Amino acid sequence: MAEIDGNTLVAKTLAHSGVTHMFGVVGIPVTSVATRAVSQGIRFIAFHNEQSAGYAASSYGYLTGKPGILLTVSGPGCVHGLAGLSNAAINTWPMVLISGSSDQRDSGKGDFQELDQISAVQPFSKLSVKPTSISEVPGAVLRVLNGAVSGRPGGCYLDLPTDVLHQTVSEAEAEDLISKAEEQVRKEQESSDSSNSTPISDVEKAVAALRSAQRPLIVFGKGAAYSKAEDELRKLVDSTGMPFLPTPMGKGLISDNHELAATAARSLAIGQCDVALVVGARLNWLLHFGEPPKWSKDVKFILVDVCEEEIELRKPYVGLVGDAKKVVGLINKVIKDDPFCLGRNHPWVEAISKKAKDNVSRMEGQLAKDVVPFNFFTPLRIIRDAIIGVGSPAPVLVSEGANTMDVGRAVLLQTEPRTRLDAGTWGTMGVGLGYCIAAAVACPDRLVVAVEGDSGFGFSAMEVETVVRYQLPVIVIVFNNNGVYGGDRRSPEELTGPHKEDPAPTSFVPEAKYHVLIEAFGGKGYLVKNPAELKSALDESFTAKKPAVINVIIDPYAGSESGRMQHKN
Ligand SMILES: Cc1ncc(C[n+]2csc(CCOP(=O)(O)OP(=O)(O)O)c2C)c(N)n1
Ligand SMILES: *[C@@H]1O[C@H](CO)[C@@H](O)[C@H](O)[C@H]1NC(C)=O
Ligand SMILES: [Mg+2]
Repeated sequence: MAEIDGNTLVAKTLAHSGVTHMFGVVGIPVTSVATRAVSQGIRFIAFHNEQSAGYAASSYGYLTGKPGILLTVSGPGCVHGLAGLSNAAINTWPMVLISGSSDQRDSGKGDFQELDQISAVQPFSKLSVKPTSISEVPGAVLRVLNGAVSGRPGGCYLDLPTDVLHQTVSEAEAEDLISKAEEQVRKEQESSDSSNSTPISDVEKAVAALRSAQRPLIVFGKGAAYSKAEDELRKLVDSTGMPFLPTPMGKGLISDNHELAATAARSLAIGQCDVALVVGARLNWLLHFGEPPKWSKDVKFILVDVCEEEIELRKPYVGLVGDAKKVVGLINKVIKDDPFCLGRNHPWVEAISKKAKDNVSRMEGQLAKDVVPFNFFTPLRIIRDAIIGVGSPAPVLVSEGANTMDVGRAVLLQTEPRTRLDAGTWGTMGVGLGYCIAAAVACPDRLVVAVEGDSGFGFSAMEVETVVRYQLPVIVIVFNNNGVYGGDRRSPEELTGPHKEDPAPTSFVPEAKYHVLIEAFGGKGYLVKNPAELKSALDESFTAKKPAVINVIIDPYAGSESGRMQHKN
């Protein structure tokens, strides 16, 4: 009877559980885990750096609803992987970090790349499992895959000691181990699933509050996007006429073009609403903690969140624990028994729509001008129009940077769900290329367009080689303003001391040839400095759907330091 080793058993269990993609960097002791995974039918996307691969895995989890898998070596590989695992934790996206680890017999002796990885991942891992022998491998794999998607999604960790990867079992035993583990994990899940479903009386209380509100608002975020609540949310908005405000990654669940979108009247909507239904979005810094002065002090929050602790933390007027899609479905059902609708002439709807129109027409005035050397508005308008020109399925937009991302968020439109990936809850730079690669493999029918600051891009720029190697339809547009936030903005008082001739901490080499970087690997590079050149580069690359970098030279003194976050700097 043929024997298989731990590497193959890991790969078999992953494939058996429906894993179709893995991201990572190979080396001792996990190279064979990757090659066996490929032979089991899993697509392995090999990166240059685990950090980018981890960002890819976490966003793959968000886009597909299945845990994204990151494979790393022990020690430093695992440490680099913490970037991805923390990103999964903070954005509440499902992923599994799988790291090889040193031989259990040599533990504590200073083995090659030895690290207590279970402790290292602890702050970012929902569940960490280390099989101590090959017989525990299938159960360990199934538990972490399950753990990542159960309750509030997040990251889990699987530790694979070298000796376990080298142990063997017969193929028959392997099959037996997998099916027994499946049975066991199913039982564990059933007993923990004794689900505390939302009491209908709470849903009724929420609906009563919305019904009697003078100035209701629906806010939704990437939790709602993850649960695919778009149909229910659109029905709620259309049937009640309540204005809505998406968080940055909630954009597109209902089209930004919808007449009840309050995005361009954000300050008014947040500042004056009296009842806010918040779906799959946390009242963290991005939503000003739900506190005055940004929100009115009497606002009643109705929070829909999959995580009970989140609701306990915020102490809303009503908390509805559960999956966003299900809970909004229940809200719609209760409303249907006694429908209400604000109507276009409702003073609140009119106020929001007037404010939004004013803000939009002010912005359109800025956008209409062709400013050269480029500010942020002119190229963003051209990019917006090119993206809209693609139609449906809409491209996935990836965005990072300070000014580039902040101005881009206002200018670029999302018309379809889950088509925006950005720096997220932590405002993390370096996510861009990993997100591009994940989006390209998770959404093969969509073009991927990244709009990135030059600093944001540089964190993971080497992964353009990965994009070229797998020939992914990824167009990376770099807003090149010579650095972090752009030019040297130091005051005369700051320009002293023996190192004052050094480049500023915010400065990079001026007009760096980022477009040449991708050409080193056989991709297509464009250098553009004016509207005609940008239009032509977009036209050509969107049609080709092949790896490209468009290096857009921006006036280094356009925009501001820290983008929209100046108050925190
Ligand atoms: C991991 C990480 N490191 C550092 C930062 C601090 N930071 C915020 S924005 C930014 C880059 C902004 O420059 P760029 O991407 O070029 O955007 P621009 O404002 O120039 O358009 C940096 C380094 C961060 N947010 N995340
Ligand atoms: C104007 O609109 C943009 C987005 O379109 C938004 O970010 C900004 O907050 C709006 N301004 C106000 C005052 O609401
Ligand atoms: Mg920059």
